[in-house]
Amino acid sequence: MYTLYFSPFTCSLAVHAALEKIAIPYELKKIDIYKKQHFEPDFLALNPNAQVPVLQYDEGTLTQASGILLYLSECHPEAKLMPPADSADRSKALESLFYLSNTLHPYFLRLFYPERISEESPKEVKQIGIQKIKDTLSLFEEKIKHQTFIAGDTLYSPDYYLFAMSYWLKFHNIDLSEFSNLRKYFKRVSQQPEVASVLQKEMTEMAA
Ligand SMILES: N[C@@H](CCC(=O)N[C@@H](CS)C(=O)NCC(=O)O)C(=O)O
Repeated sequence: MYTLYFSPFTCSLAVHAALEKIAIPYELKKIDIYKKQHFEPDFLALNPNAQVPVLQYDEGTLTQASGILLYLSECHPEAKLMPPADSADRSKALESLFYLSNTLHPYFLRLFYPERISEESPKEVKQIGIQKIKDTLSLFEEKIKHQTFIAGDTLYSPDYYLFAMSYWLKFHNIDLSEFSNLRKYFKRVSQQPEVASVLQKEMTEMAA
């Protein structure tokens, strides 16, 4: 049995969508990062980095969104969370997954926590972050012009990850009007049954 420690509409949404796609029972434990619950001792014992997502499984505990997504794809090949190892799309999906986790996600962390980069000039840190995010979105805008999803014409885990981050754009008033392909793409992802179901659950959890 999996237990996902999540905070609504954060990067844990990507793992939540993957669990929903696997379609086996799982438990959700809400850690509200806006209420600083990720700094409480019980959660720190699970993840000393004080961040969601955390996945608990029979043999242990796993952190890092991209690592969890890969782990789940290996344990549940039937869910097709990643392209098969011998396919051309596999390398593209891996490239995107790592790019999202080591490049785009940290740009967003500049917007949420600029003081972690510089206590003296948080405004400048945010401004640079916004520009970097726009530059990165331009790359995805171009990529998605010729294909339905990030790694080709099938949806895989990196799509869940990029989709989760799309919610943060509104939060920081980053306008998608110049990215028409991405707008359509985010709509497409939101309409996948597992994503629609997770959005509903996270909305309910957020209001609780
Ligand atoms: N490297 C981690 C980053 C996780 C992360 O940044 N989680 C955010 C939510 S999207 C969080 O828990 N933020 C609270 C904080 O950093 O204080 C991963 O890839 O899972």
